[in-house]
Amino acid sequence: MGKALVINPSYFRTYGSNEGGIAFPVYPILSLSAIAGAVKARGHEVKIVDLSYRRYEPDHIRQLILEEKPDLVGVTATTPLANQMRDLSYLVKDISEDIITVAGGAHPSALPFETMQQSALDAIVCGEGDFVAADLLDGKSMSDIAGLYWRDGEEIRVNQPGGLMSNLDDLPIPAWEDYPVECNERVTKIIARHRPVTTIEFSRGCVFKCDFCGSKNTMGLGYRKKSPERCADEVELLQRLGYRELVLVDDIFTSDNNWAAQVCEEFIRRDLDMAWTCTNGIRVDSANPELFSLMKRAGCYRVYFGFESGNDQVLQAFGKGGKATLEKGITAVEMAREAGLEPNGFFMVGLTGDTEETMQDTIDYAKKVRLETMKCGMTTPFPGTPSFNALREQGRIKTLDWDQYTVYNSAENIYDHPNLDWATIKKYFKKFYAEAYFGNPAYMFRRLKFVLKNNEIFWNAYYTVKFLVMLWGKEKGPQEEQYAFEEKWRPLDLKLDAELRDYPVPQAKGAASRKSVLKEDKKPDGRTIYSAVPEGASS
Ligand code: B12
Ligand code: SF4
Repeated sequence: MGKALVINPSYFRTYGSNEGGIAFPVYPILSLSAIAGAVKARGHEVKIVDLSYRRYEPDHIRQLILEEKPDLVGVTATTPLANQMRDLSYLVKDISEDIITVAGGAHPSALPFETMQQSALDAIVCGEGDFVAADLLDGKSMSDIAGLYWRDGEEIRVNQPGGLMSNLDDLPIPAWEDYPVECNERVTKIIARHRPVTTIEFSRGCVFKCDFCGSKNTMGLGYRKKSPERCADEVELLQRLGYRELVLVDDIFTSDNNWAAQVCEEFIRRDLDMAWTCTNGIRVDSANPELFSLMKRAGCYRVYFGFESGNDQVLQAFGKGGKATLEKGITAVEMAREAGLEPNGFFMVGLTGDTEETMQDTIDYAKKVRLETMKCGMTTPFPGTPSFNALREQGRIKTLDWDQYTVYNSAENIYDHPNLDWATIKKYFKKFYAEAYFGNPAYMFRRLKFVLKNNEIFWNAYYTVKFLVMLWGKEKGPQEEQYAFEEKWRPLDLKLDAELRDYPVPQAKGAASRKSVLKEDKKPDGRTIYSAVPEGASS
C-alpha cells in the first residue's frame, strides 16, 4: 500500500488584492477529491492538502511531508498557480528524491512539455487524470501510463495519449469525506447560501470553441455525461456526509436538455434534499422553460449565464455567436425567473473584436437583462487557449512569467489588445460596475426586494462596501509570493517569439483515441512531439 499527498496551491496571492478579495471562491475542488477517490479505491492512503485559503508557506508543506511520509506528491494548478507548483516540485525533491512528484490540471495540460522543462516534476498528466496517481502507487511504470509526460534522466518522454473516458459512471466516487472540513465553511455567502458546500460534476466537456476558454485542454472537445442514477447516488452520498449545497462545475449542464431533465427527475423521484447551483455558467441557447422548472424542483436555486458580450458581432468574433444571440439571452433570463431560479450573468470587456462602442453595448445590455448579479472580467489570454496562441503569434503576449497571470489584476502586464489600450479597457471595466449596478435604478429596486425576501441584508451591505472599495479604493496589486527554491528553478526554455508547440485537443466524440487526431513527430533527441491534425485531414 502506498500513500499520496495531493495539494491545491494557495490562492492568497491570486485573489489577495483588494480587487480580488470580494470573489474568493474557496471550496473543495473536484480534481483532488476525484484523484483521492481513485487512490482509495485501489487500497492506498491519501491526504488532501488544500492551501487555497492560506498563504503559501514552504516550511508548512515541508513539515507536512515529513509527518505524512507520502510516496507520491500530486499538485493541481491553473496558470496563476504554476510557479507555486514549480516551487513545490523542488521542495519535495529537496526532502527526498524518492518521492514521486506529479502534476495535472489546466496549466500543465496546456503546456505539458514546458511545465516539465520549468520544474523538477517527475511527471505531468495532460488532460483527464483520475487514475494516474493510483496507477503510480500501484507501481505501474511511467512509460505505461497513457498521456503522461515524464522525466527519464535528463530526457522528457511523452506517452501516446489514451483518449478520454467513454463512460463517466466508471469513475470512482470522489473522496469528499477526506476534504479538510474548513474548506467547506469558507465560501462567501455571495457564492453559496447553505453550508457546508462542495463541488460536484454531472458531465464533462463542451462542444463550443470560445477563444478565451481553456476547458478543452483537460476535458476535451465533446460532451460526456454520467447516468442520472449515478448523479443522484453522488448527491445522496453528499447528503449523508452532511453537505447542504453543491456547486456544479460542469461547463454547460444544460447542453443536453433531455438528459439534464432525466437527472432532475431522478433527484425529484428520490426526494433529495440538496441545494445546488450552476455557478459555472450555462449557455443562453440551452435554456428551456420545462427544464428550468424541473431544475428548480430538483433543488437548483441559481443559474449563471455566460453572456460575455452585448454585441452580436463580438459574440461571433470570439467564437460564440451562432444560436447564442442577445435576443436568446433576454428570453433565457425570463425563463429562469419564471421557473423561480435566480438568474446571474458573466460578462467580459476586452474580448476579441471589442471596441469602445461594443463594450458600451455590453454595459447597456447588462442593464437591460433582468439579472440578480452581474460579474464582469477583463479578458485574459491563458495558455492553451486559441486567443493566447493568436496573440502570441501577433507578438502581443508580453510575459511568460506565470505570476503575472493573476485573476483581477495586471492584465496589462500580460498582453496588448489588438485594438484597445489598457486605460480604455480598465475604464469600461469600472464603468460596467458603476452603470450596471449603481447607475441602474431598476436593478437597485429589484435587488432590494431580493435581499429583503431572502433576509440577506447584512451580507449584501457587507459586500457592497467591499465592492466599492474594490472599484474605487487604492489598487494594492498582487502580493509577492515567498518561494523557497526560486533560484533553483529551471529557466523556461520558451522565448516570447519562439515557435509554439502545438498540442492536440482531446476529442470525446465516440471516446475515440487521441491517436486519430495526432501527427507524430519523432525528434532526433528521442522526444516525440504530437501535433493536432486539422479536422477533415487524415492522420
Ligand atoms: C471549478 C473551476 C474553478 C474553481 C476551482 C478551481 C480548480 N482548480 O478546480 C475556482 C472557482 C476556484 C476557479 C478559479 C479560477 N479559474 Co477556474 N475553472 C473551474 C472549471 C469550471 C472546472 C474545474 C473542475 O473542477 N473540473 C472537474 C475536474 C474533475 O477536472 P480537472 O480540475 O481538470 O481535473 C482533472 C484533470 O485536469 C487532472 N488533474 C487535475 N489536477 C491534477 C493533479 C494531479 C496530481 C493529477 C494526477 C491529475 C490532475 O485529473 C482530474 C480528473 O480527470 C474549469 C473549466 C474546466 N472545464 O476545466 C475552469 C478553469 C480551470 N479555470 C480557469 C481559470 C482561468 C480560472 C481563474 C484563473 C480565473 C477565474 N475564472 O476566476 C481562477 C484561478 C484561481 C486560482 N487561484 O487558481 C481556466 C484555466 C486556464 C488556465 N490555463 O489556467 C479554466 C480551464 C476555465 C476556462 N474557461 O478556461 N476555477
Ligand atoms: S466558455 Fe463555455 S461555451 Fe465557451 S468554449 Fe468554454 S465551456 Fe464552452
